[in-house]
Amino acid sequence: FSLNSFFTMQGPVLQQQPFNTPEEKPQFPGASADFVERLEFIQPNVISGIPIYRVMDRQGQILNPAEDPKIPREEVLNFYQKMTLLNTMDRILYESQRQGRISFYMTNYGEEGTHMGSAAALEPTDLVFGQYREAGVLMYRGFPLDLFMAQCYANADDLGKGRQMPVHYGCKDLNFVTISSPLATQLPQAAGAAYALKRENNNRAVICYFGEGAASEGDAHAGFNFAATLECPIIFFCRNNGYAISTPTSEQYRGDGIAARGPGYGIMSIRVDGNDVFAVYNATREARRRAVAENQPFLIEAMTYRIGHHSTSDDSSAYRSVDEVNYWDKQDHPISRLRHYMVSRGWWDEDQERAWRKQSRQHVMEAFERAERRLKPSPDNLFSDVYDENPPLLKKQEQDLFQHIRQYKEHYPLDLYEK
Ligand SMILES: Cc1ncc(C[n+]2csc(CCOP(=O)(O)OP(=O)(O)O)c2C)c(N)n1
Ligand SMILES: [Mg+2]
Repeated sequence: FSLNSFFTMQGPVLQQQPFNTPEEKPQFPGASADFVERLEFIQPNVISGIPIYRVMDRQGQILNPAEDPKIPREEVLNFYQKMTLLNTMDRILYESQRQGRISFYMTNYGEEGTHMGSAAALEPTDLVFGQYREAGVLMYRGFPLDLFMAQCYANADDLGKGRQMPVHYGCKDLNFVTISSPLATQLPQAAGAAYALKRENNNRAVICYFGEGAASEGDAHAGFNFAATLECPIIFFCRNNGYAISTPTSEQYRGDGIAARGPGYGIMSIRVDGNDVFAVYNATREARRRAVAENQPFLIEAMTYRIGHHSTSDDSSAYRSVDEVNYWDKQDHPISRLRHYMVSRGWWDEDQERAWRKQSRQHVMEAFERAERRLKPSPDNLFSDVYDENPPLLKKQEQDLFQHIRQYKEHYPLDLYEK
C-alpha cells in the first residue's frame, strides 16, 4: 500500500478468477486480494500521514515553478478582492446580528482561500451543493451584495422569499443549490445530482462542500459510496477547519482525517493546504477535469482553520485559546499569503490596499442600508409554494391569520411588508 497509490490508484476493480482455475486463488466476489498465511491486522496508519499539497509557502513564494498555475494578474486581483470583500461583508453582518438587526449569522474568516480557489476551478454550469460556510463560492459566481443582504434581512428581494434563516442562500441562475442546515444531507443529494448529470452527458460536474464534522454523519457514507459505485462526476470538497462547533478534530476521529477515508470507498483523494488558494485551485481543477472525463468521484480535503466563532450562537473562547486563533489570523492566513504573492510581483501596494478597503467597505455599507430599508415579503408567502392547491386546513389557517392581523392591527406593522 504505497503512498503514491493514494493519488494514482483507480478505485480497486474487483476481478474474479475463472471458476475452472486449478490454482488456490480466492474466489470471493467482494475482494480482489490474495491469500496470506501470516496473521496480521492492518495498521490504520500505514503511512505517517497523508501529505498536504501546496504551491506557495507562507510568504507567498511559489515553491515549485512547475506547479505554478500562472493565473493572470486580473484574475489574481479578482481572487484577492473577493476574499477581502467576503471578509468585510462578514464583519458588517456579524456586527448587525450583535446589534439585533438580523437574527443569526455565520462568518467565513480564514476559509476564504478554499472558497475562491475551488470556485475559480469550476465551470459556471457546474452544480454547487454547499454546507453553510461557503459564501465566497457564491460571491465568486457573481451573487451580488444586495442579494446576500436581502437573504440575511429576509426582505422582499430575497430569492428565498424570506422563509429561511440567514446564510441559507440559494440561486438557481448561478447553479447554487439552497443551503439546508441538517448536516451532510447535501452529500447523497449531490451524488444523485451528479448521477443525473452523467446520464445527461453534458459535460457538467457537481461540487459538494462539507465540514470535517459533517463527514461523521451517516449521510456522508451514503454519499461517498453512491458516488463511487455509480461512478459519478462529483468533487467532494471537505473544509477541515479544525472544529465542529466546540468539538476539535482530535475528538472527532481516530484515522488520518477525511482524505484517508477516500481509498476505502475507491475514491481518488488528495489533501491540500486550504490556505493556499493556488493549491486549492490546482487540485480542484484537475479533479474537475478528470471527474467529467472519466466519470468518477474525487475527494479533496482542504486543511484550514475556522478563525471566527462557529456562529453568532457560539462563543469559542470557552473551548480554544486566543493564542491558537491568533496564530492562524496573523501567521497563516489565506488572504495575507495571497497579498504577499501579489506584492512580490509588484501587482499590489499599500495605496491600492487602502483604497480598496475603503471602497469595498463603502459598497458593503450601501448594500446593507438598502437591504435594511427594503420592505419585507408579503405575508401571503407563508401559504404558497408547497401545494399546487392549498388543502382546507391551510386555507382555514390563512383566513384565521389575516382575520387576527386585522383585529389586532396595532401590533402588526403591515406597512413594513409588501402587499
Ligand atoms: C444532523 C445535524 N446534527 C447537528 C447539527 C448541529 N450543528 C450545526 S453545525 C455543526 C458542526 C459542523 O461542523 P463542520 O461540519 O466541521 O462544519 P464547520 O461549522 O466547521 O464549518 C453542528 C453539530 C446539525 N445542523 N445537523
Ligand atoms: Mg469544521
